[in-house]
Order: sequence, then structure tokens, then C-alpha cells
Amino acid sequence: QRRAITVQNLCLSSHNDEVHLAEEASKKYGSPAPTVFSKIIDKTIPADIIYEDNKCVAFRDTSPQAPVHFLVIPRTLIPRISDVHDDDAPLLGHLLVVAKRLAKKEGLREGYRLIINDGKHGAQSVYHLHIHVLGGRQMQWPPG
Ligand code: TR5
Repeated sequence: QRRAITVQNLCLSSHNDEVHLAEEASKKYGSPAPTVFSKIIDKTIPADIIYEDNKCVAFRDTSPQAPVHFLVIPRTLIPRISDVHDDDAPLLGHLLVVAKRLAKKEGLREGYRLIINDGKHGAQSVYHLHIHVLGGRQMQWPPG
């Protein structure tokens, strides 16, 4: 009983941290300052990059929420999915195809989940569009 409460509290606190982080990040939305993902793209900070081409980069999330958790991001800065234009469709399609290809390469044969968080209510914490790819365990529904 005691252990269950502790684990539940831990989950709750990590959930709240994520939401808090997202709230803080939303205040900086629109700022010209490069995000941490721009620095990963130009390699001024290190990341565990698993794929890159002329349109996108994929790297492992430093706070994995599943045995396999990586992000696929465009090289060009689109802050969030709600900012995309009609002519971004080929780029978005490319990101999805790359996500699918890498999921296969990572051995996610039983399925996986793709997530795009948008803005404050979507709990987005980095304002550089990214697709989360999570797999290697059973996902639950609905998400929190
Ligand atoms: O909440 P959203 O959807 O915006 O997701 C942002 C994701 O970026 C979170 O899952 C973070 O764990 C992840 N993240 C944050 C940083 C980071 C990262 N993944 C890889 N490498 C990272 N570096 C070097 N620095 C971060 N601040």
C-alpha cells in the first residue's frame, strides 16, 4: 500500500513537472531565441542522433517514456504543428515516413505510438515541431 502511494505520487509529480515545463515554455513561444533542438541540429550540443538527412533529424529523447523513445524533427524551424502551412505537407509526410522507417529499424514489430504535442494544452515544452515515437511496451488509452 505504502509503496503504491509512493509510486503514484512519483508519477503525479513527474506529470505535473511536464505540465509546468509546458506552461513555462508557452510563455516563450514566438521568441527568436533558438531552441535546444536547433542546437542539436547544428551540433552545438550533443544528442544521440539515430538518423539525419537534408530535411530532418531523429534522436533519442533524454527523458524516455518507453523502452524506445525518439523524436523526429524538421531541420527548418516550424515552432508547432498549428503553425504549418499547406505547402509544408510534403515535409510533414517525409517526417512520418522517416518515423515509420526508424520504428521498423528499432524493432517495434508489435506497434508503437506517434505523438505531436501542440501548445500549452498539448503540453508542448520545446517549440520546434517534433514527432515523438514511443514503443517497446503496451500503451494505454486515453492519454493523460
Ligand atoms: O513536451 P514536448 O512534446 O515539447 O517534448 C519535448 C521532448 O524533448 C521531451 O520528451 C523531452 O524529454 C525532450 N528533450 C528535451 C531536451 C532534450 C530532449 N531530447 C533529447 N535531447 C535533449 N536535450 C539535449 N536537451 C533538452 N532540453
